[in-house]
Amino acid sequence: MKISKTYGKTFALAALLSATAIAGAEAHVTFLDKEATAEATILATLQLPHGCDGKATTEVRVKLPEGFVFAKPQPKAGWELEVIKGDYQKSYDNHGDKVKTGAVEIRWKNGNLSDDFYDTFVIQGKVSGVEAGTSLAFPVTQICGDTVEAWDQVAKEGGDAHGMKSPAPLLKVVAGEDHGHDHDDMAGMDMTGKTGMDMSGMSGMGTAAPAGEAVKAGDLEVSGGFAKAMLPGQPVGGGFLTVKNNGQTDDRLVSVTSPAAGEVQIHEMVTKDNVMRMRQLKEGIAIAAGQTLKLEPGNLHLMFQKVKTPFKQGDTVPVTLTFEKAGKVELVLQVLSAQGK
Ligand SMILES: [Cu+2]
Repeated sequence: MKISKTYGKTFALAALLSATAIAGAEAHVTFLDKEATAEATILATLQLPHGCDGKATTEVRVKLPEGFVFAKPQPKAGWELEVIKGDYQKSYDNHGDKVKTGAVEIRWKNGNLSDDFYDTFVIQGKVSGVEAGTSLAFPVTQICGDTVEAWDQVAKEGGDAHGMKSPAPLLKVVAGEDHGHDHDDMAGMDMTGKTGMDMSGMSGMGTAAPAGEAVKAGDLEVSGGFAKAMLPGQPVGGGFLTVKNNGQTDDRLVSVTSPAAGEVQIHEMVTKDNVMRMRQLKEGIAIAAGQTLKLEPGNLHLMFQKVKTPFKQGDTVPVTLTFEKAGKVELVLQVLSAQGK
Protein backbone atom coordinates (compact mmCIF):
# COMPACT_ATOMS: atom_id res chain seq x y z
CA MET A 1 0.00 0.00 0.00
CA LYS A 2 1.26 3.46 -0.84
CA ILE A 3 0.42 6.77 0.71
CA SER A 4 1.73 9.87 -0.96
CA LYS A 5 3.51 12.68 0.92
CA THR A 6 0.84 15.21 0.07
CA TYR A 7 -1.67 12.89 1.54
CA GLY A 8 0.26 12.60 4.80
CA LYS A 9 0.38 16.37 5.15
CA THR A 10 -3.31 16.70 4.52
CA PHE A 11 -3.93 14.23 7.26
CA ALA A 12 -1.61 15.99 9.69
CA LEU A 13 -3.58 19.17 9.12
CA ALA A 14 -6.84 17.31 9.59
CA ALA A 15 -5.49 15.86 12.84
CA LEU A 16 -4.68 19.34 14.11
CA LEU A 17 -8.22 20.39 13.47
CA SER A 18 -9.66 17.14 14.64
CA ALA A 19 -11.59 18.46 17.62
CA THR A 20 -14.56 18.56 15.27
CA ALA A 21 -15.11 16.60 12.11
CA ILE A 22 -14.30 18.81 9.17
CA ALA A 23 -15.64 17.13 6.08
CA GLY A 24 -13.66 19.34 3.72
CA ALA A 25 -10.37 18.22 5.18
CA GLU A 26 -11.27 14.55 5.09
CA ALA A 27 -8.86 12.61 2.94
CA HIS A 28 -9.68 9.11 4.16
CA VAL A 29 -12.36 6.81 2.90
CA THR A 30 -15.17 7.41 5.42
CA PHE A 31 -18.92 7.22 5.81
CA LEU A 32 -20.90 10.34 5.01
CA ASP A 33 -23.02 9.69 8.09
CA LYS A 34 -20.79 8.10 10.72
CA GLU A 35 -23.59 7.09 13.07
CA ALA A 36 -26.10 4.30 12.62
CA THR A 37 -29.10 3.54 14.80
CA ALA A 38 -29.18 0.10 16.40
CA GLU A 39 -31.74 -2.27 14.83
CA ALA A 40 -32.47 0.15 11.97
CA THR A 41 -32.14 -0.34 8.24
CA ILE A 42 -29.81 2.35 6.99
CA LEU A 43 -28.01 3.57 3.90
CA ALA A 44 -24.27 3.38 4.62
CA THR A 45 -22.72 5.91 2.25
CA LEU A 46 -18.99 5.57 1.67
CA GLN A 47 -17.20 8.59 0.31
CA LEU A 48 -14.13 8.29 -1.87
CA PRO A 49 -12.37 11.65 -1.81
CA HIS A 50 -9.55 10.78 -4.20
CA GLY A 51 -7.86 8.09 -6.27
CA CYS A 52 -4.55 6.37 -5.47
CA ASP A 53 -1.60 8.77 -5.87
CA GLY A 54 -3.35 10.62 -8.64
CA LYS A 55 -4.57 7.50 -10.41
CA ALA A 56 -8.24 6.89 -11.16
CA THR A 57 -10.12 4.40 -8.98
CA THR A 58 -11.26 1.36 -10.94
CA GLU A 59 -12.58 -0.91 -8.20
CA VAL A 60 -13.93 -0.53 -4.68
CA ARG A 61 -14.27 -3.54 -2.37
CA VAL A 62 -16.04 -3.28 0.96
CA LYS A 63 -16.00 -6.05 3.59
CA LEU A 64 -19.14 -6.02 5.71
CA PRO A 65 -18.85 -6.58 9.46
CA GLU A 66 -20.93 -9.03 11.50
CA GLY A 67 -24.02 -7.19 12.64
CA PHE A 68 -24.54 -5.34 9.34
CA VAL A 69 -27.00 -7.70 7.71
CA PHE A 70 -29.39 -8.14 4.75
CA ALA A 71 -27.02 -5.83 2.86
CA LYS A 72 -27.75 -4.63 -0.66
CA PRO A 73 -25.44 -2.41 -2.66
CA GLN A 74 -26.70 0.48 -4.73
CA PRO A 75 -25.79 -0.05 -8.38
CA LYS A 76 -23.87 2.75 -10.03
CA ALA A 77 -23.92 3.69 -13.69
CA GLY A 78 -20.57 2.81 -15.23
CA TRP A 79 -19.69 0.17 -12.62
CA GLU A 80 -20.27 -3.57 -12.52
CA LEU A 81 -21.47 -4.96 -9.26
CA GLU A 82 -20.49 -8.09 -7.37
CA VAL A 83 -21.96 -9.30 -4.10
CA ILE A 84 -20.02 -12.02 -2.30
CA LYS A 85 -22.29 -14.11 -0.11
CA GLY A 86 -21.26 -16.05 2.92
CA ASP A 87 -22.30 -17.25 6.37
CA TYR A 88 -23.03 -14.85 9.20
CA GLN A 89 -21.53 -15.83 12.57
CA LYS A 90 -24.98 -15.56 14.14
CA SER A 91 -28.46 -15.88 12.72
CA TYR A 92 -30.68 -12.82 12.28
CA ASP A 93 -34.41 -12.37 12.25
CA ASN A 94 -35.80 -10.98 9.01
CA HIS A 95 -39.57 -10.52 9.35
CA GLY A 96 -39.85 -13.83 11.19
CA ASP A 97 -37.35 -15.76 9.05
CA LYS A 98 -34.06 -16.88 10.56
CA VAL A 99 -31.32 -15.79 8.18
CA LYS A 100 -27.80 -17.19 8.48
CA THR A 101 -26.22 -16.12 5.21
CA GLY A 102 -26.04 -12.96 3.20
CA ALA A 103 -23.75 -10.45 1.56
CA VAL A 104 -20.34 -10.33 3.27
CA GLU A 105 -18.49 -8.27 0.69
CA ILE A 106 -19.51 -5.82 -2.01
CA ARG A 107 -17.42 -4.95 -5.05
CA TRP A 108 -18.00 -2.20 -7.55
CA LYS A 109 -15.79 -3.10 -10.52
CA ASN A 110 -14.54 -1.88 -13.87
CA GLY A 111 -15.37 1.72 -13.17
CA ASN A 112 -13.30 4.83 -13.69
CA LEU A 113 -13.39 7.53 -11.04
CA SER A 114 -10.82 10.22 -11.80
CA ASP A 115 -8.61 11.41 -8.94
CA ASP A 116 -10.09 14.86 -9.58
CA PHE A 117 -13.55 13.72 -8.58
CA TYR A 118 -15.37 12.67 -5.46
CA ASP A 119 -18.00 9.95 -5.42
CA THR A 120 -20.08 7.90 -3.01
CA PHE A 121 -20.84 4.18 -2.83
CA VAL A 122 -23.98 3.18 -0.98
CA ILE A 123 -24.93 -0.03 0.81
CA GLN A 124 -28.33 -0.57 2.36
CA GLY A 125 -28.29 -2.85 5.38
CA LYS A 126 -29.64 -3.44 8.85
CA VAL A 127 -27.59 -2.90 11.99
CA SER A 128 -28.64 -5.86 14.11
CA GLY A 129 -27.53 -7.38 17.41
CA VAL A 130 -24.93 -4.64 17.93
CA GLU A 131 -24.81 -2.74 21.22
CA ALA A 132 -24.98 1.04 21.13
CA GLY A 133 -21.51 2.54 21.51
CA THR A 134 -19.88 -0.15 19.38
CA SER A 135 -18.11 0.88 16.18
CA LEU A 136 -18.49 -1.34 13.13
CA ALA A 137 -15.45 -1.37 10.81
CA PHE A 138 -15.91 -1.81 7.07
CA PRO A 139 -12.45 -2.54 5.62
CA VAL A 140 -12.21 -1.07 2.12
CA THR A 141 -9.83 -1.96 -0.70
CA GLN A 142 -9.49 0.81 -3.26
CA ILE A 143 -7.98 -0.37 -6.53
CA CYS A 144 -6.60 2.01 -9.15
CA GLY A 145 -5.46 -0.18 -12.03
CA ASP A 146 -2.42 -1.94 -10.59
CA THR A 147 -2.20 0.20 -7.45
CA VAL A 148 -4.00 -1.01 -4.36
CA GLU A 149 -4.85 1.04 -1.27
CA ALA A 150 -6.13 -0.87 1.75
CA TRP A 151 -8.28 1.10 4.19
CA ASP A 152 -8.29 -1.60 6.79
CA GLN A 153 -6.64 -0.40 10.01
CA VAL A 154 -8.86 -0.92 13.03
CA ALA A 155 -8.03 0.39 16.50
CA LYS A 156 -7.94 -2.19 19.28
CA GLU A 157 -10.80 -2.04 21.77
CA GLY A 158 -10.46 1.31 23.51
CA GLY A 159 -7.53 2.27 21.30
CA ASP A 160 -7.14 5.52 19.46
CA ALA A 161 -7.87 5.57 15.73
CA HIS A 162 -6.30 9.01 15.34
CA GLY A 163 -2.97 9.07 13.58
CA MET A 164 -3.67 5.89 11.64
CA LYS A 165 -2.55 6.15 8.05
CA SER A 166 -5.30 4.07 6.52
CA PRO A 167 -8.16 3.46 8.95
CA ALA A 168 -11.13 1.35 7.92
CA PRO A 169 -14.31 3.44 7.69
CA LEU A 170 -16.32 3.18 10.90
CA LEU A 171 -20.01 3.32 11.68
CA LYS A 172 -20.75 4.15 15.31
CA VAL A 173 -23.87 2.42 16.53
CA VAL A 174 -26.17 4.64 18.59
CA ALA A 175 -29.29 3.71 20.55
CA GLY A 176 -32.61 4.12 18.79
CA GLU A 177 -35.45 6.13 20.32
CA ASP A 178 -37.55 3.00 20.45
CA HIS A 179 -35.15 1.42 22.95
CA GLY A 180 -33.50 -0.65 20.29
CA HIS A 181 -36.60 -2.66 19.63
CA ASP A 182 -38.27 -2.40 16.29
CA HIS A 183 -40.46 -4.58 14.20
CA ASP A 184 -40.29 -2.63 11.00
CA ASP A 185 -37.33 -1.60 8.94
CA MET A 186 -37.31 1.76 7.21
CA ALA A 187 -38.84 0.31 4.09
CA GLY A 188 -41.72 -0.84 6.21
CA MET A 189 -42.11 2.55 7.84
CA ASP A 190 -42.14 4.21 4.49
CA MET A 191 -45.08 2.11 3.40
CA THR A 192 -47.29 3.80 5.96
CA GLY A 193 -46.52 6.89 3.87
CA LYS A 194 -46.96 10.18 5.67
CA THR A 195 -46.56 12.92 3.12
CA GLY A 196 -44.31 13.30 0.13
CA MET A 197 -45.03 13.61 -3.54
CA ASP A 198 -47.46 11.14 -4.97
CA MET A 199 -46.55 9.85 -8.38
CA SER A 200 -49.83 8.08 -8.98
CA GLY A 201 -51.03 11.16 -10.80
CA MET A 202 -48.57 10.37 -13.54
CA SER A 203 -50.58 7.34 -14.58
CA GLY A 204 -53.16 9.70 -15.97
CA MET A 205 -50.73 10.80 -18.66
CA GLY A 206 -50.64 9.19 -22.08
CA THR A 207 -52.72 6.27 -23.17
CA ALA A 208 -51.20 3.51 -21.04
CA ALA A 209 -53.50 0.89 -19.55
CA PRO A 210 -54.10 1.02 -15.77
CA ALA A 211 -51.32 -0.21 -13.51
CA GLY A 212 -50.70 -3.93 -13.63
CA GLU A 213 -52.86 -4.43 -16.73
CA ALA A 214 -51.51 -6.28 -19.79
CA VAL A 215 -50.75 -4.29 -22.95
CA LYS A 216 -50.63 -5.69 -26.50
CA ALA A 217 -48.41 -4.40 -29.26
CA GLY A 218 -48.25 -6.37 -32.48
CA ASP A 219 -47.34 -9.93 -31.56
CA LEU A 220 -46.19 -8.95 -28.09
CA GLU A 221 -48.12 -9.01 -24.86
CA VAL A 222 -46.58 -7.20 -21.90
CA SER A 223 -47.99 -7.99 -18.46
CA GLY A 224 -47.26 -8.30 -14.73
CA GLY A 225 -45.43 -4.98 -14.48
CA PHE A 226 -44.33 -3.97 -10.99
CA ALA A 227 -41.60 -2.03 -9.21
CA LYS A 228 -40.23 -2.33 -5.69
CA ALA A 229 -40.69 0.36 -3.06
CA MET A 230 -37.47 2.23 -2.27
CA LEU A 231 -35.98 3.66 0.91
CA PRO A 232 -36.18 7.43 1.45
CA GLY A 233 -33.21 9.06 -0.26
CA GLN A 234 -32.49 6.05 -2.43
CA PRO A 235 -32.03 7.05 -6.09
CA VAL A 236 -32.06 3.53 -7.59
CA GLY A 237 -34.94 1.07 -7.88
CA GLY A 238 -35.89 -2.18 -9.62
CA GLY A 239 -38.71 -2.89 -12.08
CA PHE A 240 -40.10 -6.15 -13.43
CA LEU A 241 -42.44 -7.36 -16.16
CA THR A 242 -43.26 -10.23 -18.50
CA VAL A 243 -43.21 -10.13 -22.31
CA LYS A 244 -44.86 -12.87 -24.34
CA ASN A 245 -44.02 -13.12 -28.03
CA ASN A 246 -46.99 -14.73 -29.79
CA GLY A 247 -45.52 -14.13 -33.25
CA GLN A 248 -43.39 -16.02 -35.75
CA THR A 249 -40.42 -13.67 -35.56
CA ASP A 250 -37.97 -12.78 -32.80
CA ASP A 251 -38.14 -9.34 -31.24
CA ARG A 252 -35.93 -7.45 -28.82
CA LEU A 253 -36.49 -5.06 -25.93
CA VAL A 254 -33.93 -2.39 -26.81
CA SER A 255 -34.55 0.46 -24.38
CA VAL A 256 -36.78 1.76 -21.60
CA THR A 257 -37.55 5.28 -20.42
CA SER A 258 -39.68 6.68 -17.61
CA PRO A 259 -40.63 10.19 -16.48
CA ALA A 260 -39.98 8.95 -12.90
CA ALA A 261 -36.26 8.31 -13.51
CA GLY A 262 -33.35 10.06 -15.15
CA GLU A 263 -32.40 6.79 -16.81
CA VAL A 264 -33.74 3.25 -17.02
CA GLN A 265 -31.27 0.46 -17.70
CA ILE A 266 -31.85 -3.18 -18.55
CA HIS A 267 -29.88 -5.33 -16.11
CA GLU A 268 -28.92 -8.93 -15.67
CA MET A 269 -28.17 -10.54 -12.33
CA VAL A 270 -26.26 -13.80 -12.25
CA THR A 271 -25.27 -15.76 -9.16
CA LYS A 272 -22.44 -18.25 -9.44
CA ASP A 273 -20.30 -19.77 -6.66
CA ASN A 274 -21.93 -17.48 -4.07
CA VAL A 275 -21.07 -14.37 -6.05
CA MET A 276 -23.87 -12.23 -7.42
CA ARG A 277 -22.97 -10.12 -10.43
CA MET A 278 -25.10 -7.43 -11.94
CA ARG A 279 -24.40 -5.84 -15.28
CA GLN A 280 -26.15 -3.65 -17.79
CA LEU A 281 -27.33 -5.29 -21.01
CA LYS A 282 -26.59 -2.50 -23.45
CA GLU A 283 -27.85 -4.56 -26.40
CA GLY A 284 -31.19 -5.16 -24.68
CA ILE A 285 -32.85 -8.58 -24.40
CA ALA A 286 -34.15 -10.81 -27.18
CA ILE A 287 -37.61 -12.37 -27.00
CA ALA A 288 -37.62 -15.35 -29.37
CA ALA A 289 -40.73 -16.19 -31.39
CA GLY A 290 -43.21 -18.09 -29.25
CA GLN A 291 -41.22 -17.46 -26.07
CA THR A 292 -41.99 -15.63 -22.84
CA LEU A 293 -39.40 -13.34 -21.29
CA LYS A 294 -39.67 -12.75 -17.56
CA LEU A 295 -37.96 -9.87 -15.78
CA GLU A 296 -38.08 -10.89 -12.13
CA PRO A 297 -36.25 -10.24 -8.83
CA GLY A 298 -32.88 -11.99 -8.66
CA ASN A 299 -32.71 -12.21 -12.43
CA LEU A 300 -33.27 -9.85 -15.34
CA HIS A 301 -34.71 -6.50 -14.26
CA LEU A 302 -35.15 -2.85 -15.09
CA MET A 303 -32.94 -0.55 -13.05
CA PHE A 304 -34.33 2.93 -12.50
CA GLN A 305 -31.44 5.35 -12.01
CA LYS A 306 -31.54 8.95 -10.78
CA VAL A 307 -35.03 8.54 -9.33
CA LYS A 308 -36.14 11.92 -7.97
CA THR A 309 -38.86 10.68 -5.64
CA PRO A 310 -38.28 7.18 -4.22
CA PHE A 311 -41.09 4.79 -5.22
CA LYS A 312 -43.60 4.20 -2.46
CA GLN A 313 -45.87 1.20 -2.16
CA GLY A 314 -49.16 2.01 -3.90
CA ASP A 315 -47.57 4.43 -6.36
CA THR A 316 -47.52 3.74 -10.07
CA VAL A 317 -44.56 4.18 -12.39
CA PRO A 318 -45.19 4.73 -16.11
CA VAL A 319 -42.60 3.32 -18.49
CA THR A 320 -42.12 3.36 -22.25
CA LEU A 321 -40.64 0.14 -23.59
CA THR A 322 -39.08 0.25 -27.04
CA PHE A 323 -39.01 -3.02 -29.00
CA GLU A 324 -37.05 -3.52 -32.20
CA LYS A 325 -40.11 -4.69 -34.18
CA ALA A 326 -43.20 -3.98 -32.08
CA GLY A 327 -42.09 -0.39 -31.45
CA LYS A 328 -43.05 1.62 -28.40
CA VAL A 329 -45.25 0.20 -25.66
CA GLU A 330 -46.60 2.27 -22.77
CA LEU A 331 -46.91 0.34 -19.51
CA VAL A 332 -47.71 1.30 -15.93
CA LEU A 333 -45.88 -0.52 -13.15
CA GLN A 334 -47.54 -0.97 -9.79
CA VAL A 335 -45.21 -0.23 -6.87
CA LEU A 336 -45.27 -3.14 -4.41
CA SER A 337 -43.42 -3.44 -1.10
CA ALA A 338 -39.63 -3.27 -0.90
CA GLN A 339 -39.71 -7.07 -0.90
CA GLY A 340 -41.67 -7.03 -4.17
CA LYS A 341 -44.80 -8.57 -2.62
CU1 LIG B 1 -29.62 -3.89 -11.61
